[in-house]
Amino acid sequence: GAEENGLNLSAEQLVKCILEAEPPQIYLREQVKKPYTEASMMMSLTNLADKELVLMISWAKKIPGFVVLSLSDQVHLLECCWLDILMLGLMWRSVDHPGKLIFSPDLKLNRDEGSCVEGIMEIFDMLLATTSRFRELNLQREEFVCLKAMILLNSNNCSGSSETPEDVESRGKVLKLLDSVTDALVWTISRTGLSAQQQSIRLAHLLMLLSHIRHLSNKGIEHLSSMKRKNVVLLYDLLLEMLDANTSQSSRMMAVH
Ligand code: AOE
Repeated sequence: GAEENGLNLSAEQLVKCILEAEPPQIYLREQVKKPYTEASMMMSLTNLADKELVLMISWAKKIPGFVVLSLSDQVHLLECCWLDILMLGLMWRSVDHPGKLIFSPDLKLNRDEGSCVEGIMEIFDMLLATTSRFRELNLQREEFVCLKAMILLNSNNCSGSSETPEDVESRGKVLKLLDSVTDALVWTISRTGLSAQQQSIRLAHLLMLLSHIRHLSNKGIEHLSSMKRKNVVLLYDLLLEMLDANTSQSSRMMAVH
């Protein structure tokens, strides 16, 4: 129910809020010359991600209840899932364009164009495969935005060793928020007119894709750090520092599991 999750919002109102939180479409605005080189493609992708991450922070703050969480939880949630969120957004933009990845309206790539960056074609293929699955499921906008909020709220699986009472309280809030977004997704699916059993199956299909996305984002992080070793994205000192923080965190996560 709406009261227990502390939001005082019905599922319908929550879906509306999450829809309104959607960030605007981003343009790269600097035409990348074809043929792409490893450096030019990585630079374009990094530039795009840079702009998207800024908008992602404002998006997260608009998810009802997010700003009420402890600051450390807010930071931690975003640190854990930024690539999952970018990837789900990419899949949504690409869902009606079989065989293409619509990074932005001015950066549309097919798998073969990935051949100039070592190791990227494998990632492209996995991104295209999961996008096809969403196409088969005829993913709806309301479902997409609920899934994206669920990725954010479900990403905090690596709890630190030093837990203050505030952290514990905040973690409880995250779980309640996650329940209310789950309720919003269930409500959205219930409007499709499917039988109760088909609704449950659709929910399961959608949620199982989140584990594919997590797998993909781990592959993406691995790929990005291999690029970093080759110094392809040398220009982006600040971003590299941030990526480093994320990578050491990923390895911490791996050490835990
Ligand atoms: C996916 C979706 C999208 O919209 C853009 C991009 C661009 C790059 C793509 C990636 C993607 C898909 C996977 C690819 C990757 C390039 C290589 C990889 C194809 O195989 C991602 C470019 C990422 C640039 C690095 C940015 C570093 C950000 C660090 C974030 C961080 O640690 N923090 C703390 C910030 C969190 C703020 C929200």
